[in-house]
Amino acid sequence: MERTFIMIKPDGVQRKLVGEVVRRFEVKGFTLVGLKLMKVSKELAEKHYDVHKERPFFAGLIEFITSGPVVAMVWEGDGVVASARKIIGATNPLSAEPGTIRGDYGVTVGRNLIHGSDAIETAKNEINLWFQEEELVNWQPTLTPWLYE
Ligand code: IDP
Ligand code: MG
Repeated sequence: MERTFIMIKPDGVQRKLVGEVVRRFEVKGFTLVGLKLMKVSKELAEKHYDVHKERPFFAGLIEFITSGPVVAMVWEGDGVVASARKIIGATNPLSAEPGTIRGDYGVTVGRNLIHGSDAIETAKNEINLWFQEEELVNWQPTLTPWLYE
C-alpha cells in the first residue's frame, strides 16, 4: 500500500492545528501508520530539505523547521501521496484553494504549516529519513471494506 510522509511544521504545532490536520487525513480515509512529536536537529532538517540547499530561503527554512516541535507522520492509502498534496494545497498559502490546509490557515510561504512528500519515490526516502522501521505500525483498519470496493 502507498505511503507518504507528512510533517506539521512548528507554526502548525504552535497554532494548535495538530488535531485539525490529523482529522483531515483521517476523515478522508487514510490510515495513520506512524506519528511522533519531535524537535528537529539541524542535520535532519538539512537532509530533508537538501534539494533546496542552493535557494535563498534555505537558511531561514532550516532555522524555522528547527525552531520548535514538529509532528512527523506516515499516512497510508491508495493514491495517498498525490491526494495529500491536494489536501495540503499550494506552497504559497495565498494561492492555495480554500478548503485546503494551507488555503484555510496560512498567509505566507515561510509559514505554510505542513509538509507533504511530492512523489512516491520522495515519500520512500523521507519515510526512511524520519522513521525507523519499528516505529511504523502495520495494521488493517476495520472500516477498510467501507472505503475500498
Ligand atoms: P512544498 O512544501 O509545497 O513542497 P517546496 O517548493 O518544496 O514546497 O519548498 C519547500 C518549503 O520551503 C516550502 O514549504 C516553504 O516552507 C519553503 N519555501 C519555499 N519557497 C519559499 C520562499 O520563496 N520563501 C520562503 N520559504 C519558501
Ligand atoms: Mg517540496
